[in-house]
Order: sequence, then structure tokens, then C-alpha cells
Amino acid sequence: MKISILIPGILAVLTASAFAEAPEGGHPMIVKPTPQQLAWQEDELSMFIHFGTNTFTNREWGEGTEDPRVFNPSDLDAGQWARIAKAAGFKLMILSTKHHDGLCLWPSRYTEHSIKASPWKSGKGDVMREFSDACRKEGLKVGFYLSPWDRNSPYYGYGEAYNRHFKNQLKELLTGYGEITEVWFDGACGEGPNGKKQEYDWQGYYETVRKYQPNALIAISGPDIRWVGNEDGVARETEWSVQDANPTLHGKTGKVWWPAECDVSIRPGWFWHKTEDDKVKSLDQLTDIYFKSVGRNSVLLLNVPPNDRGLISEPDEKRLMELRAALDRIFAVDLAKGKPVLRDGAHVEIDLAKPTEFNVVMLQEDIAQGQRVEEYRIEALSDGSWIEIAKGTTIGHKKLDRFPTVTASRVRLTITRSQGAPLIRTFGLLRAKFDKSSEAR
Ligand code: FUL
Repeated sequence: MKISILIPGILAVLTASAFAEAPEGGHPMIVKPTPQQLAWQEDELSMFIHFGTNTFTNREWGEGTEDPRVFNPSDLDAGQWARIAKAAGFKLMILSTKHHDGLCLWPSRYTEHSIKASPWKSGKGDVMREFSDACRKEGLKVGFYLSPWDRNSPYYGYGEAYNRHFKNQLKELLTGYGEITEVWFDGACGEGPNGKKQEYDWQGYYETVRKYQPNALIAISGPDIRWVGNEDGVARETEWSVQDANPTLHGKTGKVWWPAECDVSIRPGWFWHKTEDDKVKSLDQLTDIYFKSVGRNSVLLLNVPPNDRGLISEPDEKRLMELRAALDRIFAVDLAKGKPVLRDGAHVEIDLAKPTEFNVVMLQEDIAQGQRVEEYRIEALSDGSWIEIAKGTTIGHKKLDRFPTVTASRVRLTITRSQGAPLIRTFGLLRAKFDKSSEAR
């Protein structure tokens, strides 16, 4: 639950000076998300599915020389993946259709190194088809990971020959499986059989995506969604969706809307390994990751790798359900909901009427109008005096601040620095029961 209060025009005095100092044309509030970027950020939770050769060979990176016959899941059920993702509150799923070892999980016309050569469904199967159908059945959006680095392809290292091949494969995925919401490219690059490093035609890859799926977002080695910079699921305290353009990726300089995505695996590895069945991250770790990703203006892309039967394993499913239940509990009651809001110059104040306990503040900007807040402070009126309980920098789509439980009857937010008039969409107060270690981080 959240309260939605729009407070346009607060801090008029600060606004004027902040605006005057901003560089011409490079102002964060002028740079806005596309409707697709906005919808993506509002979805908050995406699930990564790493599945392929490595699931059966107990590796993280294959060599490209694996026999496709190793791919033989006994009970593959993409419906199970999608049902679990849906029940856990995820909105989008991204399947690794080809990892660095090159084995395609769809029957590509452009290589024999695919599930066509596997015993699974006598070579007649199509994991991408089952995956995309299952997502749609559950109302989930569909994305795919396609590794440019291909350790199997004979074209790799031969410049344009490989780029053509890669674009052909991309086209198959973009045209054969309905609407695609996110295309995930990582930048890993190696040498081909000729000992030469492959030069990727990024602009050509992007043109292919734009041509066949103009609404798809291109992530990581792409212009629409930015890698947060680590694989721990943790964004920075100051996380701007407005960034300097990367000329290679954006084909221009200046400022662009390029929001962060935090990718992390629920297990130590990206792929399933039997020995990691007892190393699934704890509820406390996952809750902490949620607060440090979604709660820091980012999307959380949580990897949940199916096992060699082709199913999400029990410990992972159990943990995801625990996470859902914990988040539902944390966000069930917004103590500020319906309470009178007072505005006084630089402050927005909530009158709780009586001493109330809380330990989380949830803030949201109306990012459709750009990202504006640069610095804020939250204070509570406790025993007759105002005490600072949290302070921060960026807010963006969502900022969650945790602190030791406070008892107060009034709470106020002060935006101390902002680029243009701040547009605060949500000012919520929560009383969350955390495991000891994730409180007040
Ligand atoms: C990286 C890959 O090398 C890992 O295996 C994994 O797929 C991760 C999400 O991206 O670049």
C-alpha cells in the first residue's frame, strides 16, 4: 500500500537556483524515460533463467566443444518456472537462449549446435517456445539473453561473417516468439578459431532489435538498460537513471535515460549445480538485496536456474515464496496512508495523530517527469523535538530507507537539493519485522 501525494512546486526557492546552475540541455529533469523504460522500472522484479549445456556439465562457462547430447532434461516444465515467478511477484522472465558455449535452446536454422541435436524430445523440442508460451499463460513479459561470445561458432573471430550470423539468430528470436520486452547482451568477447578477437557490430545488433521489436529494451551492452556494475544485486546509494551517454552504445554524447538493473543469482553460480542446492541465499540476504536494488532506484533481475530435470529446485522455490511473504508483510500497511499532509516551504509533514512506531520510509518520485531529487532528509517529532532519522541523495522510482524503530507522531521530509521542482509521488511509512541482521542497513 502506498499513499500517493503529488507535491508539485514545493521548494520553489531551491528550485529556481538549482535550475539556473544546471548545464544547458543536460538537465536530468529534461531527460525522461520512454514509456517502455517507465513500465519496465515500475515492474521492479525480473527473473533470470540460466539453463543450457552447463546445467548438465556442472560448469559455469562451457568450451563450445560439448556434445549437444548432454542436453537432456527429464521433466522440463517451463510452466513451473512461470508459475513460481508469478506467485513470487515477478513480472518479466529472461531466458539464456544461447550462453557462451553456443548451444541454442531453440532450433536455429543457422547452426547444428542446438537442441535439434539433443535427445530431448527427439530433437524436436524448442525451449524458447515452451518458455515464451508459459510466460504468456501466466501474464509475464518475455525476454531473452543471447550471448554474443560464441565459443562454438566457426564464424566467430571472422568479423562480418559472425555479425551476420548473430543477426540471423537474433532475428529468429525476435520474430518467432511474440512480443519481446527485454534483450540482454553481455559484452564478453573472445577469440575465434583463427586466433582473432571478434569485433561486434553493436549498432547492427541494435538495428535488428529495433526493426523487429521496436518496443523491446536492449540491456547491459545496450542503450536502454544499464548494468549496475556488480553481480551482487546492489545498486549505489546515489543511483541516477540519467547518465552520460556511452558513444559506442548510444551513438551520441550528452545525457540519456539509462536506468540500472541489478543482476544476481539466488545461488553462488548462474547455472544449477547439485552441490549448491544447500547454498540458496537466505531470506535475510534476499530481503537485503531487494532493499538495495528496488529500494535504490533499480530493477532487480534475480537468477533462478532450473536443474538438470528442467525444473526449479525445491529450495529455490521455497525461498522465493518466503521472500514474497516477507515483502507482502513489510509493505502491507502504510502508516501514513490517509493521514493529513502539511506543506510548509521546504517541508512535507505527515501528522500521524498519535505516537506511532515505524522503521522504513518509502519515497517515490514521479519519474515520468524525469529524476530530480539530489538530496533529502527525514525527521521525526519525538518527545517534542525533531530528530533526523534518515537522509539520502537520489530517490528516483523508489527509495527505501531502513533505520532502528522510531516512535513519533509527526514525520517530515525535506528536499534539500533538487534539479527542478521535485515531484514526490509517495511518502510512505512502514513498520517492518526484519530478521535481526537486515534491520537498519
Ligand atoms: C556474464 C556471463 O559471463 C555469466 O555467465 C552470466 O551469464 C552473467 C549474467 O553474465 O557476463
